[in-house]
Amino acid sequence: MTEPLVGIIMGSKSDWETMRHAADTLSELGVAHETKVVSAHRTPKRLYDYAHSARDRGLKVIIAGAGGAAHLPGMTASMTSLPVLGVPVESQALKGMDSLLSIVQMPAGVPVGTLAIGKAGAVNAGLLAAAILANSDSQLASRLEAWREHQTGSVVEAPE
Ligand code: RP5
Repeated sequence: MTEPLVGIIMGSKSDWETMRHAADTLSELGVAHETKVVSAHRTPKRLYDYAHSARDRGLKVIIAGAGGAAHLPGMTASMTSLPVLGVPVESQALKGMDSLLSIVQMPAGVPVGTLAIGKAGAVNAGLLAAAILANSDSQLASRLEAWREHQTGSVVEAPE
């Protein structure tokens, strides 16, 4: 069994509809990953243990998705020096603007690479995690190039 290189965490099971797109993208690219529900507010000890053990367990990148008062990516980044990519999940009340601003406005010194709200952000988090790993994995770099070429080839010339 291949050990996961990317950890996908989310604040609630309800975030899975969004975060599954990060997992699907990594699967398409053949990147081993794991998925877990880790809430900054409801399961702080789980978050502490996850972030502190991540590097030793062999993870190279963490993708963290959360909505509303979305502290998960920032708190994760505070406890590990692994690259943390944040995905703002679209909230009902504020359509994800709350999630976006909570994740993107990190103080200097604790970076979170923040993606777009919702599905686009989750897909791009998967692609960005793969691109980071591809710097030291030429086979993955080729698969990523092929993925991009396939995308380019699938764009129609005219709308109808
Ligand atoms: C956040 O609260 C989660 O990331 C989720 O986006 C939001 C709502 O969670 P649930 O009430 O659906 O569990 O912590």
